[in-house]
Amino acid sequence: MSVETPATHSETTGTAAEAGAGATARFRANKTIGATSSQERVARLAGKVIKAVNDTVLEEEVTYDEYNALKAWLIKVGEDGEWPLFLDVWVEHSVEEVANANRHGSKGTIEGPYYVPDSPAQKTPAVLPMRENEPGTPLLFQGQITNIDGEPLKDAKIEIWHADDLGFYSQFAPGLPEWNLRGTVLADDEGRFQVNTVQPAPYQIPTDGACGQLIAAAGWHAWRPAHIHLKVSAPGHQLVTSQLYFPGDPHNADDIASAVKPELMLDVHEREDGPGRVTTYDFRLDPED
Ligand code: MBD
Ligand code: FE
Repeated sequence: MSVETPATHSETTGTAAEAGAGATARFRANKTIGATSSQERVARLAGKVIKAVNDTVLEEEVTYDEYNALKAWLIKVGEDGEWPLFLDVWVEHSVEEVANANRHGSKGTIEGPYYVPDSPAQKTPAVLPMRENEPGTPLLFQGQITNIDGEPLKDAKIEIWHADDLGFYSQFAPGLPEWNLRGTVLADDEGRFQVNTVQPAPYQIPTDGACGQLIAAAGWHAWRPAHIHLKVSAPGHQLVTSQLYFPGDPHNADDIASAVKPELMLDVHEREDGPGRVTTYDFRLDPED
């Protein structure tokens, strides 16, 4: 598969370090490992990871040149602020699989590095904050939030964030309004919601940072299929973090972040009553434990 950079738009891309700095700052505030896990648990997990690395060195007969290249690369991941990106692309899908193994309601998937809490709230029917003449195909995203028995939930809400038509996220790429294509939509008393937005473009991992270097050195591709990120919640129910995807995207089958699931594929139609497209997706929320 050929990998093309949208070259005409590279001037708005910014650098990996710019995108990474924001993501890193947001995650620094999280709890330290020693505060969430017992000493025994920390020793077990750290021991397993260290053993896996040592086993790889011994099995593959890793050289000093390779070891030193790894050291330099790890330092660069931090300098570029790409630890959130690296972890969310190559590890988070397994954490999500473990965390959501017992859900009966709608499937979740990874959050990724670009969520920002407290986006501006609006009642349904909503229009996501966007620029005048925001590029891209208009998309009406609608559905209903129910419990796992299909009964409507009151006071449900849905946080949405996604890339623009060039694949850029506000607050992580320069030149975009702060809350562009980010919002919180309050559903009606039956859990129904309607959100007007534009269809996002596929997302390419920044090519100029440490993650891009690894991808190029390994001969991998750098793409995630186009997706809409969501957090859906209602009182008394478990919040689900998910993403929805568009049929026909060339990277639905080989997402670099391994976050696509068949249940998360949208059914998108041309609108008969206006410009653009419409898609309906319903969410079933598990009760709180
Ligand atoms: C994204 O937009 C994303 O959703 C993930 C998981 C990783 C990198 C960029
Ligand atoms: Fe994303």
